[in-house]
Amino acid sequence: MALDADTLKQLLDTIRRFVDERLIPLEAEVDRNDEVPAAIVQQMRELGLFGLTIPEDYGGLGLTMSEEVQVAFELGRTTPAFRSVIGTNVGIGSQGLIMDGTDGQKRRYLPKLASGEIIGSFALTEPGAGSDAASIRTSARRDGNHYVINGSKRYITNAHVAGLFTVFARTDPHSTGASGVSAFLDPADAQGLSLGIPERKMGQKGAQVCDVMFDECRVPADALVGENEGIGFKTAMKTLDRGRIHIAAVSVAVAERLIRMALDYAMEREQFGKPIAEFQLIQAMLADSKAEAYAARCMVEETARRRDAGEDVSTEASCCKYFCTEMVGRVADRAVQIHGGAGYIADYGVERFYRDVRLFRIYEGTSQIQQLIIARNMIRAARK
Ligand code: COS
Repeated sequence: MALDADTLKQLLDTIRRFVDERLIPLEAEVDRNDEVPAAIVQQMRELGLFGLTIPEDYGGLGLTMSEEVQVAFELGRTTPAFRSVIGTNVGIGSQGLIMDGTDGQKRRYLPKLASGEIIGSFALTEPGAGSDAASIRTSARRDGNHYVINGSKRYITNAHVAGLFTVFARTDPHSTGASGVSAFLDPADAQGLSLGIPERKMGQKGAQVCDVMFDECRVPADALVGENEGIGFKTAMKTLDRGRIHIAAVSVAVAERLIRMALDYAMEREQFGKPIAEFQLIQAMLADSKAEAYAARCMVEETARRRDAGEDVSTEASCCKYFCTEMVGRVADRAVQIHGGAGYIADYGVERFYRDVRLFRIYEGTSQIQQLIIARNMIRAARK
């Protein structure tokens, strides 16, 4: 259910202040220490940020997609690692359960995900299955009242702090594609579940990814999402559709921050006797960034509105993810260029964003996968 206008405004104002006063001043420290301070995580719990999209009946705020993107426009104005703290509970770590879980499963886990008492994590990708998600090899074998999971997952965001994994595994050993895949709710303390060491990454320091291994990991039969075998791949795809709109919104927010940084710098920095903002080649870069970020914001808002109206926006979600993440890459590149030598120096923060935004074009489906989804849907629609 949508929030009333006042409550939404209050929420957005609170997040804006939190970002400006608490998060932005910590950006360099988080990058240096590769860690978000525990006090910030606790404040995020107190602000209710972990439960933004979890239905009210289960303790969350139940934001619509349109409201969620407004929040992402605010929270995305700072280092993406901060958003990542709540990102999985708001998105891929809870949405499979919300969309396809039974009421019992929801009652068991959603209130804890909403409060931030536990972190949810989405375990789909494997060493041999990234873009080709339907080819996963992790297996789940039925054994009496249990399933026994074997396999390994790779680059799993927030795995090191997760209390609950949504794990995708093959329940039909004779299948090779999407139809044999099921989703499971696997608590982090389940026997046979272990973690790899956190990966060293190019950017988004403070957000951790690592491998998750399952060695004869036993979960009760009622851990099967929706208590229905074979629907797991669709659960993953629906989850990613929503997540892609969210990532697109975050990309818009980072782009707008970078444009502001580039503009401020260009107006202050003087060369050839005047601020570089007065040179047309600099103005062209600023204008291109502004126009692209504005187009991106509009498409995200429109797609969110249409999703809330009940339309199938799978194509549009991919358009948003594709355009907005590529856009922020170009904006970050221009921001570095406008800063000149300073753009390459850590103190100015622009190089950090340049590294951070590179991931947006890769995770939750690469740009090439978005192109493939868009074109395939176009062809399918034309054949109807
Ligand atoms: N919503 C609901 N159902 C969907 C769907 C969606 N968005 N997309 C696909 N499906 C369904 C299809 O309708 C099909 O069902 P039927 O067999 O009943 O017709 C089934 O799922 C299989 O779909 P499809 O045949 O399209 O699967 P493919 O293996 O050909 O490819 C892609 C699917 C490439 C789109 C998918 O593997 C993908 O998104 N890959 C990227 C994965 C990713 O984002 N990884 C990031 C890791 S998580 S951070």
